[in-house]
Amino acid sequence: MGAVPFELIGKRVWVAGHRGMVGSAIVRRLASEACEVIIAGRDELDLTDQRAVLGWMHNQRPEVVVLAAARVGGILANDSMPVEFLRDNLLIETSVLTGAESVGVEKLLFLGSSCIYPKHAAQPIKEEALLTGPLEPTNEWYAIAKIAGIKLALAYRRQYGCDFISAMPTNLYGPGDNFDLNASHVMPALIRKVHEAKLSGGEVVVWGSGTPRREFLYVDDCADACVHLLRHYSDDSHVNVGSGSDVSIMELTRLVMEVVGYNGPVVTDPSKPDGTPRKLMDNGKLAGLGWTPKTALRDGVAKSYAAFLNGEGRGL
Ligand code: GFB
Repeated sequence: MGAVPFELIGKRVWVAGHRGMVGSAIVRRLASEACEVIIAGRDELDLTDQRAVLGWMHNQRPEVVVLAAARVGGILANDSMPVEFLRDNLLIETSVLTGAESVGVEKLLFLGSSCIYPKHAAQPIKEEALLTGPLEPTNEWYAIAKIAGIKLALAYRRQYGCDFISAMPTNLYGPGDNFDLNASHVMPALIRKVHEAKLSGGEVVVWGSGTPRREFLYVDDCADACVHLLRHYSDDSHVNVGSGSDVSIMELTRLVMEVVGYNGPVVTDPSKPDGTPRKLMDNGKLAGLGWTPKTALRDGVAKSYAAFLNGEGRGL
């Protein structure tokens, strides 16, 4: 274990991926930490370009790094763009972690995803379930890249003594989400679909069977957990970041319909994949570190719908 709590006051903190839903929430959260947040625009720095990342980091000299940049997407995007999801994420991780070691970053937080766990992992999923069984095929490209990222962070810890830690958030949602139906996750997709069905009086189409269960965490809660981990955690194991409960996709659909105020017909589209049947994480490790989520699912959906109506988000 390194020195805890780690002090963020006065530190130069690079949030890589600051324009994404998670990165922007982390920037919002860091505003109350008296640190100096540094960012790099996409036109300024290509994170898949290792030389460019090294050069930029040597100039900027971040002391803390949060790696929230990744090629992300929902079940369909994952399944149809395996090269981007595997290659780009491997390149980003390699560039940023290598650069962080090279410039002597004091602390780095790597963000993964709950899809790193085996498809049929025992529920709720503990951190130790990693690499104990086959992955869900619809997201194995992304999962393998994220598992490699966890291992690279751990390798830097072991071999060079770097204080690199990893967090595995569950399915996240909130302001700034991607509403492009071909690339989005289920929450923004349902918000958009239910809203549009309300306007047209049409039916709401739910992909797959509606029976898979998912755990959802509001993105500002995730950002708060990330800051908590930066300050209070320094150890080998990655840490699950979840809400502690899950719902079926059909239950989620009904909840979104209540929030949006639409009670029309709902149909399923069995031609679309279900993915993992269930992925509820065990959050005991994070709770033991003194952090618990604050936003109830209904409140988070209401805030996300308000942000959607306000035009916040991509793919609109
Ligand atoms: O959120 P989602 O795309 O990703 O889908 P995963 C979750 C569930 O919602 C699946 C169903 O069972 C989908 O079939 N679903 C129903 C929908 N309607 C829709 C819809 O309109 N759009 C979408 N997208 N889904 C992702 C991984 O898996 O989880 C990523 O692909 C990442 O790698 C992310 O890890 C957290 O939860 O199945």
